[in-house]
Amino acid sequence: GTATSVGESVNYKITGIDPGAGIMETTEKAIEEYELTDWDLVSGSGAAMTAALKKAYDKENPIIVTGWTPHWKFAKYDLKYLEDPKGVYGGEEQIRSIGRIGLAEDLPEAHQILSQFHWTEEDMGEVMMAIQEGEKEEVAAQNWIEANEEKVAEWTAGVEKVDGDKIKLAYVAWDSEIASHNVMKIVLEDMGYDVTLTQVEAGPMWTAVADGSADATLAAWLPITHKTYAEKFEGKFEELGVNMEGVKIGLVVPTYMDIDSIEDLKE
Ligand code: PBE
Repeated sequence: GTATSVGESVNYKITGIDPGAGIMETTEKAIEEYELTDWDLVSGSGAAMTAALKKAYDKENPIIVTGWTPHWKFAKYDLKYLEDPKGVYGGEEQIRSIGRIGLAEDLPEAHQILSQFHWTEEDMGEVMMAIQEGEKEEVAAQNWIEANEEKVAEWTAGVEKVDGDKIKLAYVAWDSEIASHNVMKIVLEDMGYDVTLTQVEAGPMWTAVADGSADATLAAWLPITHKTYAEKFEGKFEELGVNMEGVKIGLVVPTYMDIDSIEDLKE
């Protein structure tokens, strides 16, 4: 190879996010399967990861991050996924909505709305970009809803308004989930609900739905990303359906880096 290996150029560091994220566990597995023995996955947060990416990108320095789509970083920077010939990160992932056991009986209208919720990467991207450009989360969500009344009407089709029933949604501070939960909060409020959004880590989010302390989350990434959580809590939650198709997780680098595959990290 070249004078400096990729590993040396980034101190054998992969810039990760919050420790409970599915992509962290998957990346530890990738490090094992690709035998990247000298490498470390450094944990942090979604915000710290994008800050590190920006800092490196502005100087054209090498960096390897745990990445996922949809995410505004792909609109803002020229990035690529590293090929994953061993398929550790799976193929096409889905974002699914899950609810606590008993939700259908206790909050049937919300159960129906959450089950009918489905949008696209572009839809979510509009909300994410607006927030990234400095718009308040709830304002970005409200603006998107006003511009997409027909879509929202599909989610609430056949549902009667309620009178101040309380509902609690749990989510993690990933940019994708900040967007979806802020949109759903307003949709449910417009249907008469008193909505609480609780921001937690991934483990507590799954636990909250499983033990009933949260009513639902829109943030179940499956079949791979949250596999361990879904297996751990099997039978203790209800799948409410896929809210987005064709999403993805993996290792992401700026396109100016001269590598294409996770295999290239071994050199
Ligand atoms: N993510 C975004 C999450 C799911 C949504 C890919 C960072 C995770 O890894 O658990």
